Amino acid sequence: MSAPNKSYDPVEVETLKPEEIERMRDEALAAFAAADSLDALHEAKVAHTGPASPLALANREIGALPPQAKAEAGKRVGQARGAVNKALGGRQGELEAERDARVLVEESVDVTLPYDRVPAGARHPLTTMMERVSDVFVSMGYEIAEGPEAEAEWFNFDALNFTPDHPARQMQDTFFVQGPAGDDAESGVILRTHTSPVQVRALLDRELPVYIVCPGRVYRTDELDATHTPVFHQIELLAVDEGLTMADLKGTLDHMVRSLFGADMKTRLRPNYFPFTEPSAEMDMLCYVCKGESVGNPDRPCRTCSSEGWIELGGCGMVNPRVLTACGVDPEKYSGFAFGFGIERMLMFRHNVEDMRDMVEGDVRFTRPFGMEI
Ligand code: FA5
Repeated sequence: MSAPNKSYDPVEVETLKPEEIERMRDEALAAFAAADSLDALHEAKVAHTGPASPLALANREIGALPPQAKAEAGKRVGQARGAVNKALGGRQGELEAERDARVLVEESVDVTLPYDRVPAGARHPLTTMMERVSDVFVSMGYEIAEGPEAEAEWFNFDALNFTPDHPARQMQDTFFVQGPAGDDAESGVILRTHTSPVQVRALLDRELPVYIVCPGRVYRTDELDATHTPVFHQIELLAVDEGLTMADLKGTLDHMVRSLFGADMKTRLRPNYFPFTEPSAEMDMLCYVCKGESVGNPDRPCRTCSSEGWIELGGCGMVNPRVLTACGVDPEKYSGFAFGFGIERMLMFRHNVEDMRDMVEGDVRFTRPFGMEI
């Protein structure tokens, strides 16, 4: 600001000349009119009404005028600033109204649109099948037991009476994960080839008597084809108590197939061999479609059991006393039975699935007909 000066002539002060003030006002009005957004308007506001704007600087010059000139210059500058502020307010209002109208369109929500177009996911039929079977045993008082899928060879083979050179060890083609670590270590790590190692874990971990059911994923180096997959599911059952006999095993199997397939179902046992059960058996259930009536009856062929009348379910037997001993259980006092079967095969014959590959491909056209159990 210039110093007060008695001989000061406002007409000679460049910034206070009327045409200068008009030019400053018109420039501000033009800048506001040209601002096409609130941000641009804010910049124009700072430039034309802020403390460093031409009109603000001109206003400061008024203080340097002699008193008789102050009123006239003050009026001129004041009117210009008034017009600028009015134009600014008007343009601000216009741009805010435009923004509000745009937001209302861009952010509108159509509450009449259908809300459920994305189909809800559902559990896989294998999972529901596994839970359905497990529930049969849970309702009989069995507990669900689990074990690791990457399992110590000792649990999968040795403790189950598969000796190192036992042919059965090769029978189950195995994915080896890690060899025995160090010279002292007895056990490498494999992907479990069956759910039977959970029998050993349960006997080592739990108080007797033991009644467990173990659903789970298992692995074998089988090729994926219509009846095999390298990753499949089994359900294992183990009961160890005083006085259990083969009759308890048979009664339990019959109860399971009656619960799952109907009151007139039954099972039969055929001699077989597993290192961890003695005696061992293959378990079959009556064909739930033809109930055995297709056998020797060419007029009534059955695709489900190939007219054999029976469907193979899995393996079973009385727990081998050697397994009980390996788990610290006295075989003189306790006995037990066990069985295990494949869930994929059960799903195949229960629902007439012809190709196991359909179960692993994740195509909803396969899973949808099973319903949407969540
Ligand atoms: C066993 O795995 C024994 N642990 C079963 C057992 C348990 C016997 C307790 C005695 C006492 P096995 O190798 O037979 O047995 O397999 C059982 C079932 O797994 C078969 O009946 C079949 O349904 C299923 N299975 C075997 N390999 C495959 C495969 N590659 N794909 C799909 N299912 C399979």
